[in-house]
Amino acid sequence: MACCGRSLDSPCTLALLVGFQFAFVLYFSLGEFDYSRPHDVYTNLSHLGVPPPPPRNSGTGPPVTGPPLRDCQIPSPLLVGPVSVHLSSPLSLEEIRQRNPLVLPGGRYRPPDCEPRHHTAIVVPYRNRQTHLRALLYHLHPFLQRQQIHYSIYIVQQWGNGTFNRAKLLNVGVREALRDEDWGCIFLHDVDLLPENDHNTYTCHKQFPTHLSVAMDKFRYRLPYPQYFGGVSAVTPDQYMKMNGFPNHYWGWGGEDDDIAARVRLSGMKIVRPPVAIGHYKMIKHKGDRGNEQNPRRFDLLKRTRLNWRSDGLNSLTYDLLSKELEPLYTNLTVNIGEDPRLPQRKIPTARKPTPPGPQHNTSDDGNTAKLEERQESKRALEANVTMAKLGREKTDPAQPVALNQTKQETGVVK
Ligand code: UD2
Ligand code: MN
Repeated sequence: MACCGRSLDSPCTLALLVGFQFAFVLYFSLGEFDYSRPHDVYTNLSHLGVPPPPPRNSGTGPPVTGPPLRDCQIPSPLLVGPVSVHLSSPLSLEEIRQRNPLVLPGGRYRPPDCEPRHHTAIVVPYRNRQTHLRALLYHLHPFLQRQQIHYSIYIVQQWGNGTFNRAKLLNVGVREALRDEDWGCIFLHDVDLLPENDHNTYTCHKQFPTHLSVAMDKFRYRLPYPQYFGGVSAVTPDQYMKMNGFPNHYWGWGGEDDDIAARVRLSGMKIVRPPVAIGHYKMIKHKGDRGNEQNPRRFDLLKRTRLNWRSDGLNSLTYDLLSKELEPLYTNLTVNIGEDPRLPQRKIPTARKPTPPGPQHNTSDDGNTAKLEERQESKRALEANVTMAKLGREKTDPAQPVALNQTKQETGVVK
């Protein structure tokens, strides 16, 4: 300071101004969070309120109900920012349940001492990832309880050994979750992604679909390409209907997330995102799964999204719900979604025989011995980017909203 004269354009004052500007840019590009000193993900859980005691009933007249709960504060006073992520050897389901005593069967939670402002269903497409599932449940339950939202976790498990179909499982999860409750927001969540900052609230934007996993360790905490929509995203039921849900025809790995991103745009919406400083996630490292090999048709399918999105999606969804179980930490939906029509037909299940996700089905994700090719993420990102850029040059079609009750041919749904 002492070196500066009074004149605003003196070299010293200019140097100071540039210095301030640099500090300002640095502050906001690094963000206000210190990820080098994360909190334990169970921090503040003991502060979760207990409900006020019910008022005494005098004995005559109608039962007395207590005063209405106050609205939960926004943001939740329990948030701590960066939280540590444990990627290896998660606790058993029973141990996780004991650490989350306020979570109800089906993986449901509602703040006991305030009226939640948000109602969110978390839908996880799933098969044979038991270790990842336990890591997710261990991490997500305390994370969400601190946000003071009303939520439930749905695991949508593909029955059988046929080719995996992530987007169709998501469609099933959304439909089944909405049968349970009038959720205001639906999260589409990979089983192997763990959020690192609890300011990344699991709520929806009123107008537009949200992409939450904007900064993942596997992409060096950057968005791999502008239209990227994979990992963790969220829609309101209205947004979901407007885009006719998700495609049903992507069997195997890849492309479906880019199709969903294209639907957002084709239905006249855009993608919104939290700041990079908040949208941090860690992905549990894994190899490709048997039955989820790269889908060789993905680029051909992506070229036709513009033509197909209105006829393939929520309004053409067919499946057979084999079982629905309220497990202590999640709702388990086991579903027969059919087979990739390009493959020879396998035996279709005749009885409703659940195959709950449990140690008997899996085992070790890391022990997956299938010698599948390692992922080439940058190549995939580049390829998808090219496809998205092509799609971006096409004319946008305003969407006609699709009504939920247009869904047809649903068979054997247990409810
Ligand atoms: C990327 C995207 C993912 C999706 C996928 C392409 C990220 C972080 N995620 O994931 O959103 O677009 O590419 O399809 O970039 N799953 C099972 N069992 C299986 C196979 C898959 O449970 O046998 C589920 C599970 O929830 C998993 C998700 O499907 O997290 C995506 O599959 P992945 O993790 O094998 O693919 P990945 O990491 O390349
Ligand atoms: Mn993954």
